[in-house]
Amino acid sequence: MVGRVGPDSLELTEAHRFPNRPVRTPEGLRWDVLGLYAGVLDGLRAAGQVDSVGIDSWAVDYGLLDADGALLGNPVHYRDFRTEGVAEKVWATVPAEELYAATGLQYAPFNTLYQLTAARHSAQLAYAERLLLIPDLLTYWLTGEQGTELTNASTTQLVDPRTRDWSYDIASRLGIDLGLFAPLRQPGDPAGLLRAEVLEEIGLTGPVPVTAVGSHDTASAVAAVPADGERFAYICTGTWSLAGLELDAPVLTEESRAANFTNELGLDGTVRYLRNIMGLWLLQECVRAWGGPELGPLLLEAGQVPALRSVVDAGDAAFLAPGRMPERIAEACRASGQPVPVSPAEVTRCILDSLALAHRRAIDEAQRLAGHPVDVVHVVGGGTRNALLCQLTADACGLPVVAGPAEAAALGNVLVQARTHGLVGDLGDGRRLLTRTQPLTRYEPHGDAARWREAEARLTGG
Ligand code: LRH
Repeated sequence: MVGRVGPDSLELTEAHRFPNRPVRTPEGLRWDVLGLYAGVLDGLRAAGQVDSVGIDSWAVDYGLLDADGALLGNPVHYRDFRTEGVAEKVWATVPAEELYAATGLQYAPFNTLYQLTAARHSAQLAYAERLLLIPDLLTYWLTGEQGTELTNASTTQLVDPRTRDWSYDIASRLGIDLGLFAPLRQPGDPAGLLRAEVLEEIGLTGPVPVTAVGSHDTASAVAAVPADGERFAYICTGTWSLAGLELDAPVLTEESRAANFTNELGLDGTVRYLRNIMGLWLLQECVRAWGGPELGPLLLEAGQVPALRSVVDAGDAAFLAPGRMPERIAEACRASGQPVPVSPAEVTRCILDSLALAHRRAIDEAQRLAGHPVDVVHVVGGGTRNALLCQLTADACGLPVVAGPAEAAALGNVLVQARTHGLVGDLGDGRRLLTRTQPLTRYEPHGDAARWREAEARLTGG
């Protein structure tokens, strides 16, 4: 994505798009990270001469380098099964309560801490001298310089959200060598210059600086929420739905842990207090199982299916792994004594109702647990293109939804670079620029709140 930033303009254009296909090898699910790097180079070539580059990606995953700086194997996908049953082993050393009080991270089997514990006796880890999170790895290949960007580091579960530094005590008790990580970088810090070989390969003239942005895609997306003031909730919708609040301090209470809220680190001292919800992954996996029908007609049909007939818990990690998604959704409906959705339109409706319900639960509970009331829900990311999901979310939350921008992560990435280069001011200035320049759609809440309460009770037994 190429961003162009002026005093009163912010434009984004797509230079190149390439798929990110996980690969199933005999050892498990892996990322084709060299393919991704090749895609990045193609993208830079297509972008033409630029003044600055920044990289963000999904969180938690990493590549290991040996003493020569060479990549040791393909990075493991966070949906791989290797973390099954690992959490219990970790909690035997550091109880879950203590882990939450120290790191503020919600339990997710794929947090880097559990992945490293799962890999403890692997040959790769034994040979590893360096661990780079995915955006830091791509940045390293572009610049030759290593660092660990803070917003993404906070998803490892090895960072203390109060000090915004490593959690040395937790790492040492779990036998995790923090020396594997390169020094921390703040979003906005310089991350080197494109290497001469890279410039030659993509046909650009140097120097081209690379900036550490909020390299966790969700950090960048939240930076691009076009909010005014503090009384807003956000939902970053895409493969995941990340629903919650922006706070200036973490919430580390036992009640918050029990509700599975996370405290990830954002720009400028902010905390992303949110819950991971399975998101449109549920639908993407069904669409894959159905042989790739077109989304437009499917959503229109789903809009005609009676609302809230069956709902599943879209926060349930049982839906994490790929495969058999329509069957798994049907099984969850059957097990909770609800009508079983059969046609693709019925299953789609069940998914969208369930997502809206999960959005409602996350936003209600986040407000209560953080003591931070909101008046509006900002929906950003790919899901903003799904009008039915946006409307259902407004209805479920009983709050207006402002949808857009769809490419929030790319815009947040660009804004941090623009700030480093002196083109925009703080987070608030960036957000005002977004509000003035990006198309946004407003959805007012309709319908009967009691129906959502009843559907919620079906899941909570309340
Ligand atoms: C979204 C995301 C999310 C993480 C998950 C692994 O892309 O970064 O914030 O929890 O991927």
